[in-house]
Amino acid sequence: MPVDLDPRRFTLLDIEHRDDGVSIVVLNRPEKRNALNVATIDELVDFFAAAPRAGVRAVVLAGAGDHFCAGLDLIEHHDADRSPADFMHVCLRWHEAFNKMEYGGVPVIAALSGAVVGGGLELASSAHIRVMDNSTYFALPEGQRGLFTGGGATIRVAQLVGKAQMVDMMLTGRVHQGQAAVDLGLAQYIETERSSFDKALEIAQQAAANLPLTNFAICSAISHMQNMSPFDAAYAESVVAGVVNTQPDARARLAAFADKSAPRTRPDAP
Ligand code: 1HE
Repeated sequence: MPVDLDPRRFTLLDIEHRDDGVSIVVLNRPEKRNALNVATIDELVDFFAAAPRAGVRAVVLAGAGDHFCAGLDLIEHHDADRSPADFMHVCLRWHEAFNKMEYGGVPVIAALSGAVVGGGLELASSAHIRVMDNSTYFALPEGQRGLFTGGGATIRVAQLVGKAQMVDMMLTGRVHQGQAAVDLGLAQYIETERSSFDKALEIAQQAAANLPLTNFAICSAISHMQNMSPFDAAYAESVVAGVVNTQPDARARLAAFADKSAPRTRPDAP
């Protein structure tokens, strides 16, 4: 692993690079319910800026302790007594971190437990796949705290649940959990027998087995294309497919399909 992702460089993120190419990234301030202070956002920017160039094949993002993330560090924010410009720059840094996650091309699987609230939900919604378990709950308590979202919820949470549901979450502080949260679009998987971490790791390992260039397209191009007109997205899709679908590394997989040694795409396939 290149030196710039040496886990020892990080103090607020606990990082493990596994031999299978999956990196485990854990928000490591459980005593503060993993609230996002400026220094943690800096480390997220550092990690996700370097990950695509460092050979990381997939990431599991989790929180230490009982809660994934309690959102903005409200104590730091209170003590800093920021100006509007100061806080705008805080938010721009959050966007830098979260955009690097969403558009970086490396699959990020969020293992969600306990509170996924406020900025914690903004962080989770920047991942490509969200896995919850029986402990997980989602909320946007900014409305009750006299605040507003600043880390991309108006874009990503609204895309996941729709505008009306997001407005409801913010006006009323409504909490979503269980299967209803999956049905709403907040998570793609719910684990009832084991932890969200176990399932997230399994998904990350599956994703890591794909070709990196293919994953790059899945975890970057799809997001970019949502920002384009359908006309331009179709053009961009053709260009991306031109590059990805002719990559030399794909030839062995195509040959395996042709000689019938590759698994078929069926509901009962392993
Ligand atoms: C914190 C934070 C935080 C906990 N900032 N320090 N987010 C919120 O409104 C969620 C605020 N947090 C909570 O509602 C609760 O802490 C939890 C439900 C997440 C967990 O409850 P609990 O009973 O396990 O813990 P606790 O006793 O409330 O907190 C334990 C410690 O964590 C305590 O610190 P201590 O030094 O007194 O022990 C808390 O102060 C600390 N802590 N949450 C700072 N958020 C870019 S804009 C984004 C807008 C937002 O994200 S608004 C934030 C929404």
